Amino acid sequence: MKVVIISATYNEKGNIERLITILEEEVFPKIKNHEMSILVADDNSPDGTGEEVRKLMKKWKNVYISTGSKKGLGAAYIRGMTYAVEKMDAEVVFEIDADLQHDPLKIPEFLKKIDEGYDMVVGNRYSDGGSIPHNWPLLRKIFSIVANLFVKIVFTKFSVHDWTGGYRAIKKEVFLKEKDELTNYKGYIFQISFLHKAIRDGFKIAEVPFHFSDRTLGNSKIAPIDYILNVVAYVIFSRIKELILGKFGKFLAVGGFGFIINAVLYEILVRSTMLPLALSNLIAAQFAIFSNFNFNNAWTFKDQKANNIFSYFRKMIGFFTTSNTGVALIQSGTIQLGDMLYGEKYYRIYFLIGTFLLLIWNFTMYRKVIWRKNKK
Ligand SMILES: Nc1nc2c(ncn2[C@@H]2O[C@H](COP(=O)(O)OP(=O)(O)OP(=O)(O)O)[C@@H](O)[C@H]2O)c(=O)[nH]1
Ligand SMILES: [Mg+2]
Repeated sequence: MKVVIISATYNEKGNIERLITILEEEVFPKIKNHEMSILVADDNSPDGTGEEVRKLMKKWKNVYISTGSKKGLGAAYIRGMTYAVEKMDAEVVFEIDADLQHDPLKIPEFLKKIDEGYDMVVGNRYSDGGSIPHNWPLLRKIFSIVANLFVKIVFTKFSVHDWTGGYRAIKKEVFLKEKDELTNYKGYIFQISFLHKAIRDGFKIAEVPFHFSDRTLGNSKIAPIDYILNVVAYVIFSRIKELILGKFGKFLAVGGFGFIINAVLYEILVRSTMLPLALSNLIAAQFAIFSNFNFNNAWTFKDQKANNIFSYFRKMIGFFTTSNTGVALIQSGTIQLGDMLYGEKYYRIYFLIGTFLLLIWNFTMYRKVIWRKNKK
């Protein structure tokens, strides 16, 4: 395959020379089954990185440069990847930092994963032998680990360990699919958003553990406060969007409709029969549960919906059981607990808290039990 190793650079004159030399002399000779080239995506660095690359292009014919104005790391990579795919016929592109924090000798391991059929391979500093610099100040270590953990928790995606790193191999198809959406993420947030969208679209991701060494030459380009704000905003915003547009949003819409059925029937039963209040609500709730089941089955969880009469009834019985368990134990339980602790006065607050907990219970049960995905 045609593989292009792309390094985005801004003022990396000394580093880029070292990186290109290692790639040409130590890494590429070991790779027999791929055609290797280098592309430097430089943003007209004032220190003369571009001129340095042009000098090296005379020595090695597989070295290229793409220059542009400085719009951030992500913008430079998008420009570079576009160039690699359109002008160099790249089938696989790499991202690698110019400052040698990403050990270039690991490239064959990334390629092995690509050969095994993975679409995107990410360098992993956080598990399976990967590591961050031992000499980093404690605060920087904590920041690095916490930032990653934060992303994993909010996205509830624990299978990928390193979300923020920039040592990756990416198949052309992944880049072309995500390119248009990625243009909104020009800075370092590019790394998280790229991986996030690739996972969302079902691309196969592999990891290669590596030791992230400390920068020895030149200056860091990352602005930590800016970066933290971008990460928090991106991760939280896109997660909320995902939930609202995804299953959780549908689940809420279905539940909202069920709530109306419940409330209206409750009102009718209370006004027109002599039944006790609790029993009226219990009866009304069964109709709501029936509606919820059918809409969730046909819409929210349609990928896992019941496909024959037996599984329909089995799922419905499960649904009624978990829904009524939730109503009886969690929702009513919260109300009961509140009543015992703080008295009847705040009965609406207990109801709201109980209902909120019930929502989480129901959604989790529906997703993990009733309409759980069958493991392939
Ligand atoms: N073209 C381009 N490259 C950039 C830009 N910002 C950062 N880079 C490059 O992206 C790579 C990673 O940047 P670094 O400053 O090393 O970020 P870091 O590794 O998180 O920080 P350190 O550990 O301090 O090195 C380097 O090769 C930089 O030159 C940019 O705006 N444009
Ligand atoms: Mg660096």
